[in-house]
Amino acid sequence: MNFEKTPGWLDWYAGPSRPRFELPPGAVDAHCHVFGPGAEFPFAPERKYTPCDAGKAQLYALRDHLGFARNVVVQATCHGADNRAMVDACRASGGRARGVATVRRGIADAELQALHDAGVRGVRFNFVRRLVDFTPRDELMEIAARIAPLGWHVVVYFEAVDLPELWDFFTALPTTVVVDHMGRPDVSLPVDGPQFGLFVKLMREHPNVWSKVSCPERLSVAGPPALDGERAAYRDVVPFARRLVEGFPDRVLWGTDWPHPNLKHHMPDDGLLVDFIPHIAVTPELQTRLLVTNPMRLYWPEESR
Ligand code: 0GY
Repeated sequence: MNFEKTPGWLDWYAGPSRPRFELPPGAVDAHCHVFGPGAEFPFAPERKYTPCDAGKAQLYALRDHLGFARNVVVQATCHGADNRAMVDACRASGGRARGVATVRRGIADAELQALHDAGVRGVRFNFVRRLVDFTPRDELMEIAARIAPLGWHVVVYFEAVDLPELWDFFTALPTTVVVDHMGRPDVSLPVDGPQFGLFVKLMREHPNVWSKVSCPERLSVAGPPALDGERAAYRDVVPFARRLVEGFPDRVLWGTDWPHPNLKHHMPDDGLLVDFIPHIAVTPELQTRLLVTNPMRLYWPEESR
């Protein structure tokens, strides 16, 4: 099937630079996606955008170019609850990728087991209104109860302004809860202010809550690196990410978010994104936890000490 990209869609950055920051051995890109290719894995009828094709071959070429050892492939909303592209990517990785799926109420036990066998270790609940239609909370809670016995976790994606309303639901979840992109704070607000303070409180009071300190390119108001080659871009995001990396060093993850869906003005060079890491995890110890120890504990517990 042929799909036409959403008008204005930005394709991923071709020819990313090689990072100056050397990733620790065994580093995991714990948030990335595959899109199609649409001819092989059609996009879902209920999708809110149609992306470019971005398949597993390109993802794994990027992994090798940047110096990552493994990936966590997160189901993107353009594929709805059809997990075939993500599962195919996991299966093709030779055990070097895990997956996070989207499932609907009523999924059969055998289907959950097949996802597990392919490498899926979590489900994603998305609350970002521009990306998904509303799903009743009782349906999500039912899914959480079904996946908990498999040892899976729940990944949640939401905007910071919606956290007060989602608080009771999140804190009732029976599994580890991994928050995408720090709960999308408004980084023009103070890091010590009430909005980010509520997110920090969620992590402080609930030791089952983890955060991806990812997506500076999405959260930054200050913007990308200057054209003169300044590599420490997205400076306004740094205090937010550092607060979490230093406050909760055993519950943070990092990912590229390749192929960067729905960016409107700027597509990041993934090499520069990797160079952002030492600004938010400033010691080798913190970097190893963020990039190796934590994702291994969550996604490859059988291999982690
Ligand atoms: C991300 C961010 C976005 C999209 C999705 O599944 C998705 O469609 O997650 C977004 O548009 O902010 O993490 O990929």
